Amino acid sequence: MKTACPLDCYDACSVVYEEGKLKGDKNHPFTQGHLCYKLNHYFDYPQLDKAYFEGEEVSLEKALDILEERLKASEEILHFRGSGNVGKMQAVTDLFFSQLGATLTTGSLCDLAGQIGIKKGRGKNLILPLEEIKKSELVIVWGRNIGYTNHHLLPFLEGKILVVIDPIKTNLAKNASFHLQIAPRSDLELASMLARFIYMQNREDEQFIEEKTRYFEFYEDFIKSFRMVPTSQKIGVDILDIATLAELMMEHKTVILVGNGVQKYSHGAEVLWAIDSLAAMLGLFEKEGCGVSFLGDTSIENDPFKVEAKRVPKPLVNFGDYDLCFIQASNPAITLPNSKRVIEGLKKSFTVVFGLYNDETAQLANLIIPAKNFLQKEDIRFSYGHEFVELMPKLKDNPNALSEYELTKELMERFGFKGLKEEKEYISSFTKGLVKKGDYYTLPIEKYNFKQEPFTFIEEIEETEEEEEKKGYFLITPKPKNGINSQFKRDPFLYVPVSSGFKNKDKVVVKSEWGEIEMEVRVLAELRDDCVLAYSGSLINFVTPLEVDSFANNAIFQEVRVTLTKE
Ligand SMILES: Nc1nc2c(c(=O)[nH]1)N[C@H]1C(S)=C(S)[C@@H](COP(=O)(O)OP(=O)(O)OC[C@H]3O[C@@H](n4cnc5c(=O)[nH]c(N)nc54)[C@H](O)[C@@H]3O)O[C@H]1N2
Ligand SMILES: Nc1nc2c(c(=O)[nH]1)N[C@H]1C(S)=C(S)[C@@H](COP(=O)(O)OP(=O)(O)OC[C@H]3O[C@@H](n4cnc5c(=O)[nH]c(N)nc54)[C@H](O)[C@@H]3O)O[C@H]1N2
Ligand code: SF4
Ligand SMILES: [Mo]
Repeated sequence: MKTACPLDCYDACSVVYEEGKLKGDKNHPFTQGHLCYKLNHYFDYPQLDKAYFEGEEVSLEKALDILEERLKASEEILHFRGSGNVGKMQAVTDLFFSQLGATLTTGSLCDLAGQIGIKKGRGKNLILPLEEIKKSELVIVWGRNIGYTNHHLLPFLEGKILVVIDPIKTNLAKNASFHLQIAPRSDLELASMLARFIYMQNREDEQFIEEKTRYFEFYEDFIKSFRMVPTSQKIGVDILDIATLAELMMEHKTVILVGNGVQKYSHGAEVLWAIDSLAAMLGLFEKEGCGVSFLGDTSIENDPFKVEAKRVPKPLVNFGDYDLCFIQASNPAITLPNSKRVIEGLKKSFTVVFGLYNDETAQLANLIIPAKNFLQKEDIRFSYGHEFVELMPKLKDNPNALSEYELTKELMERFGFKGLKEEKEYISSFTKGLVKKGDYYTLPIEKYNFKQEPFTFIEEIEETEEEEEKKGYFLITPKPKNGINSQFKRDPFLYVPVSSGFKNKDKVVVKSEWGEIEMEVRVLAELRDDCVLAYSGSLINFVTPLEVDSFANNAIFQEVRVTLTKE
């Protein structure tokens, strides 16, 4: 029986469920028969099988009675939905909460800054089809840790010239032809310097620029405004290395795989816009075996769960402002910035957690409602890394938990709300317009071509504070290998460079202007001297900023410097 992995991951693996075991689908063009630690160990992390009220076990029916009563007694209600499961049916609960007049969220903890930057240039953040990656000669992996977060793509990179742009010497970087170990937060400058080298040699794609773009004349001024020597000093790599990469790009069919790492900053949108502008200058959006891939937009037109509602920027939510917080598929006590404030807020409000695990947020909840896992409900998922779409049929029952659809149906009935359709109807609204390719669905061809006219070049950026004046280490906070944000295996350590003088197992207080937290040290030779690293899912969000980027209400986890003191 086939289904798909529900986790928030580029790979969106096709899964075979047989005799109680999860296996990778051998026939799927991308999954190619294997899964990862997370799904291979899925059942080692048992799901909640009871509801709890104030720490005491209660029946599901009783939990729903309490929820109904508390919702009716509350004035300010927050519906906070995360990405613990990225199946499309997750959003069905928005139908109930919007009718109830609850506050929903806007913005994201994830990739919206980059998405908006891409929209400014290309109009739409399209998925780059696997075929183009296969046909490329040069692959530039830019702030994406493919070995950890997207490893089913590795076979597609074999035989290519591989360039990695990352402040960390990742395993991928070690195996690459060329690694630019740049300073964090210098990607916009790097993209613009690369463009400048290409421009100096008159190697821009004049025809594409003439016919398919606008504002190139302003872009010329923009890239000229980056002075060579100080800019390469800021980027922190040799100017000749930048020239070498520009040379490679001029000579080869180039695909750029951009990840989340480049845009966890206040100017995250502009970083993606600058990378796209570099690509547009070379005409990469129209050439075979070329293009830029970011976390692609998986939204559909006519989304049945699109609702009007009051909304609050997700990274800035103050849980304490609400009488009742309904938290679904998220663990904000760990994954939201500024943990101290999150935890205080959760303690203050009546918190309901609708999830799979007894995680940190559930431990602060007044009411816990167990959710069905992906094998126990109907769903469908899209990928932000490739064009395949997978159906997720219900393969098992579980009387101890609820699906998102079941919870919505129950609540809508209790409140006398109208308008909920049959579950199957929703699933089919997501398959509408897809193409059947053998046993699998894919996005239609016109949905993933790159022509969006005219491409608009970046021409100016909002002023940001002078970085050099800031003191302390850059904080890198990427994704863990065997966990997915706060789910599955955690990596709790603070990784520091050898030059920091700290030793393994030292306990240090990590401090920023936003907060502090004690962490245990691991020394990592792969770090630049100006960086420390802590994975998503650790306690690092005690020090991350309660701020959003300039365009998208996106979290900016890395817009911060930290200092370390030994306990
Ligand atoms: N410092 C730092 N913080 C980060 C990041 C970072 O890079 N650095 N990354 C950010 C990013 S990109 C993201 S996407 C967020 C993710 O952060 P969250 O949205 O909080 O996601 P998770 O930690 O994966 O999931 C949390 C919970 O989802 C629940 N869950 C799983 N499956 C289901 C289901 O089917 N139904 C229901 N109802 N619940 C389910 C589980 O109980 C689980 O505990 O974290 C962000 N936080
Ligand atoms: N195993 C695993 N897979 C996952 C997840 C997980 O938690 N674990 N999470 C999923 C989710 S929610 C998402 S959003 C994706 C994201 O996955 P990725 O796109 O891979 O993003 P990150 O892991 O956050 O960061 C990627 C790389 O960016 C680098 N980086 C940090 N700062 C900078 C910078 O300023 N410039 C440059 N050039 N590079 C920088 C980091 O060192 C890191 O190697 O992964 C998904 N897949
Ligand atoms: S987490 Fe990613 S790599 Fe692992 S099984 Fe799911 S989709 Fe595949
Ligand atoms: Mo994410």
